Amino acid sequence: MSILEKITSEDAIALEDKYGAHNYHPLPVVLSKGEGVFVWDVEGKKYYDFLSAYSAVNQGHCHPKIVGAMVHQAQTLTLTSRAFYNDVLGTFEKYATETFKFDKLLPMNTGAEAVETALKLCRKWAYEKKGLPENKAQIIVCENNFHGRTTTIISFSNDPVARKNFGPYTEGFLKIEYDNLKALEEALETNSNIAGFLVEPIQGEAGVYVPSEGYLAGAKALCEKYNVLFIADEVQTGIARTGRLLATCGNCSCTDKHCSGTPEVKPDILILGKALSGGAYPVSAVLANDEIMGVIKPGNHGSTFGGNPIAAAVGIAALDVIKEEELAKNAFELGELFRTELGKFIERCTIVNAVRGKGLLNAILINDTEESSTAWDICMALKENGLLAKPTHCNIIRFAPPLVMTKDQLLDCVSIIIKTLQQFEK
Ligand code: IF1
Repeated sequence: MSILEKITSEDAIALEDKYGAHNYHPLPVVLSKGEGVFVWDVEGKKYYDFLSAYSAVNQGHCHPKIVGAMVHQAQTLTLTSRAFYNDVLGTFEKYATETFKFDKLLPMNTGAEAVETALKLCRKWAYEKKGLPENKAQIIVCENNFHGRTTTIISFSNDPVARKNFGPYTEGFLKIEYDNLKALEEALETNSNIAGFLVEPIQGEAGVYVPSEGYLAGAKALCEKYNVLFIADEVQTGIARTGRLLATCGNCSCTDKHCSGTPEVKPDILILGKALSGGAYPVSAVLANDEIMGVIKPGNHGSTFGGNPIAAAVGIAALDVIKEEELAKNAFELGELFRTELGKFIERCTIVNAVRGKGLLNAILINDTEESSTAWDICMALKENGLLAKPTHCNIIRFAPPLVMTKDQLLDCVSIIIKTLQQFEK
């Protein structure tokens, strides 16, 4: 039998259980095909995808333009390393820096690599431009953050499951409460060696926690006041997911009426990943202006695959799709509709306490204890009803479909979600 001959869900799960590390606890569904907002399991059952690979598939599964760019480049030149130039990277860098309004881009592959890159860039800037004493730089981070899984990044996590028994931990981080400008100002006032402030514009893994209006602008202003770099981790919130090109807004060139015109919150360092490739290939990047990125010299940083021709070609196509199909505007409008429709149900139900989010990054808070399995059970029932979603923390279910969804599809999904939740009404 060919190793890739069609197998049943049961066999696929058994193979992963026997031969794969158990570093995830997936929903028991084995996917074999994706197209737009839909995925199919090996038995041929069709589902709405309401996770989008944690907001990597914003442009929809297997978008023809992105796949076409990947296939063409893969048949031409896949990898050169950065020991030589290639004919695609510069064009991608120009396109992305013009799109997000920064002077320079440093290409990497995963989100965590881009976060690590941003931390190194911030520290180097602090020593060489701000004049902090060597090895004394501190970077402020927020409680309940999620920035990836490397040893340094989990060193400043407060999730015991992500952190325990991975020590010794990297030093140089101060944790403060999220969405608390007073806590940020206090940390800046009482510590003289602060280099930067790393923040998610919306805390995704913490349960799609949307900060108060004005928090990001206030944090940026405090960073300017204390000459500290404002570092926005938009790996999950970026690339149109929250109804704008970036959740920090301000940077995009969109003039659509859907933007509420919140004041510019331009990060000093912007971190992108996930949907920068539309989920077709690992592509991430760090963007900054010359006075910051200029501290990076040959040999300071890099990676074998960072900026490879396929990544660059896919990145160009992925950004094209976001613009050509006006996915920020669609996410904004469908997100409003989603929260409005679910809100009407929540007013008369007992099983859900609230719905929250921006654009098509949303979550519902299940009315049960954090230890209960209700959120998981609801996701299992959603699966039976043809929609895939997964709990974030305990009793919170994240809903993040591809941004190419139509209004009719969204309303169909809302009715599936409500019908399923009604099965759990007390
Ligand atoms: C897992 C969470 C989401 C991210 C932000 C950096 C990264 C991520 C804001 C790192 C990655 C992924 C990682 C994946 C599950 C998923 C996740 F549940 F872990 F927290 F989306 F919320 N910054 N998030 O969200 O990017 O290295 O993964 O490319 O590790 O289980 P990456």
